[in-house]
Amino acid sequence: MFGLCSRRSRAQCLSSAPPAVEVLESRRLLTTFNVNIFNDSVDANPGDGVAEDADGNTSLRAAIMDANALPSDDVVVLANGTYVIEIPSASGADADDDLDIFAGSGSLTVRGNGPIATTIDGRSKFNTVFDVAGKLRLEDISVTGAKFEAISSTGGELTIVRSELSQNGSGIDVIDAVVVIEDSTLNNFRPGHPIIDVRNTSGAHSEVTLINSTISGGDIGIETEFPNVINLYNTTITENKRGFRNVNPQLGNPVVTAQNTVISGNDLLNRIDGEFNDLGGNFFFVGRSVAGAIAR
Ligand SMILES: [Ca+2]
Ligand SMILES: [Ca+2]
Ligand SMILES: [Ca+2]
Repeated sequence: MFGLCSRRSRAQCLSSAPPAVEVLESRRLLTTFNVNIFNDSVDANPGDGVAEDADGNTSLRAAIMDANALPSDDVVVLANGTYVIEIPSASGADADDDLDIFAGSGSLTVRGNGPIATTIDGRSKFNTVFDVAGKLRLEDISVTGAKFEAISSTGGELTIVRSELSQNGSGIDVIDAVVVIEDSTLNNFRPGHPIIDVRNTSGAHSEVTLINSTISGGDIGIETEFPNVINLYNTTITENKRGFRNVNPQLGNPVVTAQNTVISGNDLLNRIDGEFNDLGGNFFFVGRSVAGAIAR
């Protein structure tokens, strides 16, 4: 309230300002957890605002567990090094296996020092590294070592900035979710899966936006099924078996918008059915085009 009062007369301030308790109730406090060990461990008391395991250390998982239990928007800060995920599956929740990001607990930002300096490694033990039902933002980080997709986002909001997904089974499963990938690289995947697999189950659509990013080294760069929204800006999809695939047109077609984007240098022709908004500067190599999509 000090800021409001400092810009008004004291009389105005006293008459117009809401009671302080209302402001405090509506404010989302931000909690920051600084991770100080590379090993995997569980939080001793989720929701107490202290992300410490039984030994008093703050692991990545302990920080996420406490963030999940707090309604606030939270930030987890990682240093240089490799943070491993290796507690075997038991309960299926955030205390073991992959790192679950719960819905309804505010947003979570996990921040490293760049994808070369900071890595989260699933060590090929689990299907995924992150399982996102809530809101997750990854910044300046590398995610590796998932048997299947590095990140599964079901009904969540996922943002990836200045980061890299590499050496996973695949990249991201998007189901009824909103995903934004900016200044990032997704590469080096195992055969058999799309790097970004966009679907929906409920009649709602998923939306995926890539900005200044690269997808390469996989079976399929982006595969979409049902009427999803795909936005591509200054993005390159290359050196995959297939760059873009609309897998099941009878179930609906996507709306694709692209600008300054290259889908080329993939082994097989790409398939872009449905509505295509060409904002210019694109180079696509497509096998079939409808509704104004270009074929070159
Ligand atoms: Ca705790
Ligand atoms: Ca939270
Ligand atoms: Ca888990």
